[in-house]
Amino acid sequence: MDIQERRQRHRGKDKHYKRIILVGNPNVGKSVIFGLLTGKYVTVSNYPGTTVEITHGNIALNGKRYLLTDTPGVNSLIPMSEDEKVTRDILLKERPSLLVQVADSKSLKRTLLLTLQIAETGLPMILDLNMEDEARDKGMIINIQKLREILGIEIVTTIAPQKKGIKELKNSMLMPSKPLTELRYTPLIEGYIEKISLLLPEAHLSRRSLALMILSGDESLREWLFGNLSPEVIREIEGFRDECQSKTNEAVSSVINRKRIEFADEIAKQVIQNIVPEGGWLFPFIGRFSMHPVWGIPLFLLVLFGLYEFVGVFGAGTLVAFFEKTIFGNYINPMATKVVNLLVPLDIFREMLVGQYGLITVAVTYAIAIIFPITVTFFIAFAILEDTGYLPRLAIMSNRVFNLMGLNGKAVLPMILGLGCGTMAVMTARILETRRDRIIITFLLALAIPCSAQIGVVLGMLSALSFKATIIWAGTISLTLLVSGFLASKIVKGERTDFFLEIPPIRKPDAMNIIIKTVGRVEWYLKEAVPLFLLGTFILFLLHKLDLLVLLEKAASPVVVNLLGLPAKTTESFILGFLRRDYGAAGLFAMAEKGLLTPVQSLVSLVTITLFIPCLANVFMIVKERGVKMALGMVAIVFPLAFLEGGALNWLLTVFHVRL
Ligand SMILES: Nc1nc2c(ncn2[C@@H]2O[C@H](COP(=O)(O)OP(=O)(O)OP(=O)(O)O)[C@@H](O)[C@H]2O)c(=O)[nH]1
Ligand SMILES: [Mg+2]
Repeated sequence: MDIQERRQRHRGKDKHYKRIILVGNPNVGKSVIFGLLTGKYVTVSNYPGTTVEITHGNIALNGKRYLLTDTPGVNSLIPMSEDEKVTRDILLKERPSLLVQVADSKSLKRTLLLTLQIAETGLPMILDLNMEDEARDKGMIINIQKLREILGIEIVTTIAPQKKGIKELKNSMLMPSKPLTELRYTPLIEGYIEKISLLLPEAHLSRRSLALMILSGDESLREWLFGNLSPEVIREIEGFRDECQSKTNEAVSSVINRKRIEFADEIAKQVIQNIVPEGGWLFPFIGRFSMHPVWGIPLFLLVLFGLYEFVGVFGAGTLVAFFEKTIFGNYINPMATKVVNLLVPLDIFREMLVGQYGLITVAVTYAIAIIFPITVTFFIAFAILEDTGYLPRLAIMSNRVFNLMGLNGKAVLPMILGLGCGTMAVMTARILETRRDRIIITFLLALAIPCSAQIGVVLGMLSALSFKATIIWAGTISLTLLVSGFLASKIVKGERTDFFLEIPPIRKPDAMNIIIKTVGRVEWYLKEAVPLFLLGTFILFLLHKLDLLVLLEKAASPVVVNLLGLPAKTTESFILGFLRRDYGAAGLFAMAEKGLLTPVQSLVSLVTITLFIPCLANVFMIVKERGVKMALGMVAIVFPLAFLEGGALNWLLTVFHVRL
């Protein structure tokens, strides 16, 4: 069965079941609830924008099977970014039998703002007020009975990580109803809602809600309109929209929003009861402390120091030494060599497996002994940071720096995530609101944000050099990031956007989530990276056997030897770097360990490989998200820039006789 056919069958199967869709504001616990209801794990983290794509899973209610969908968080049904559009479009294109709005009990107003919009669509819904524990900690409880009466829908409360209320949630999913409340806008707007509604086609969403989206100036709806209406009718509709706008001084979208906010405020006032806060002071204190313009900095340095100690010293130092020298050096490689020599007949095959460029002695050793311990430690540290809620605070802290570059702090989030995995981060750029921001961030990710495996290897090499070398490396990379970000923001056209990022509270990370995430990521990493490691080593082996490696090293020597001042053999690491930057870095690591690189050479090669084009998977992701032209353009800039900067650094270090 080919993929197409399988997809069709799968789709056919999906159609069979009624659909239930989880929607809600970002970072309210949708993915945790999805996991509890379907038994299928999707990534859960404590920052808005974790989910950028939809995931489906099966759920049984009263013996009947349904298809449950987890969606990216939205603040409104009018999408501001690509991930929000995914959610709105699924409501537009699918006919769900039920919408479950998952909400953060602490921010009832924000919740109701979305509830009102969902209510307008006329789809059957229920409301799940999640995070009840945190609302109590803050000193608030919600009068559910009263809220139920006002909205006319089933409402449940849950505390997802403790599995509290999940059974009730499942029960209430059998009782979907259409909300009672219908918010009336100004007579002018109501008049145009009516006029536009008459022209709209039959859809899953009510005409009223679609008319409101159009009046609010929702451009993302055009594609759908063009699929369903003739251009003349669309022109007529847009004519009404512009006419409505011309009759009022204020933006129509603001008038609509204000009405909704007032209404949500009024409901919230009626149902929120204040109690004595039950929460402690420690987490809120750390939360504020970590964003303080002055005190936030020592905390940030402390976090970096922790990362350096855990990943650089413990992971790349202690663990790598143990794996590489003891396990592989003393046992696996000698044993593999013996077995291969005994069993494999031809010399060339023996060399291919356990020789100088052997698949076992080089590829597997690099992957398992050097990169594996480093990625495991980094992924653990990163998952902890993700789940505490520190990352969005870092975004706030660095907002000022990024403003200098013409970017807003929201853009920091994909960049920080890029420290985990650049490929995933390119996808997270979807949370950014403009094409301009997405292009700039994708470029900066490709150029100056090293990913986890690479940082680990780099930290390992730097910790063997000196603190001064670490500072020079970090300084060069940060300067490159700043200058290229500044230039890119001048060159790439488009509007600047305002900074708006919902800050979650500091939470205690859940050990199980950290383990599941780390195992998942390491597994994914090994699956993706090891075949490329094998391929890269095999290419080197072939080049070596065909005597082409020496030729290549000669051809590259004006750059590698003259410009960068490195031994010709370093070319091999750069060849590996084409497949994966981290593998290239691992090659350098091995060379440095053998004493083949002086401190200056180590530093120059590290800066070059850090700025080097990202791994193959990342380039493919850039092609997928931004298109071939943009990807090629980025590679064409990044590649020479990496070598030029490496060359400049080599020159400076040599001319000024810098001792490392
Ligand atoms: N204290 C508390 N934390 C919760 C609760 N529900 C979820 N969380 C935490 O909230 C964070 C966000 O959870 P997710 O499931 O990733 O949220 P989401 O709505 O899928 O977020 P996006 O995909 O970014 O829109 C995680 O750190 C969860 O552990 C709850 O009821 N109480
Ligand atoms: Mg999610």
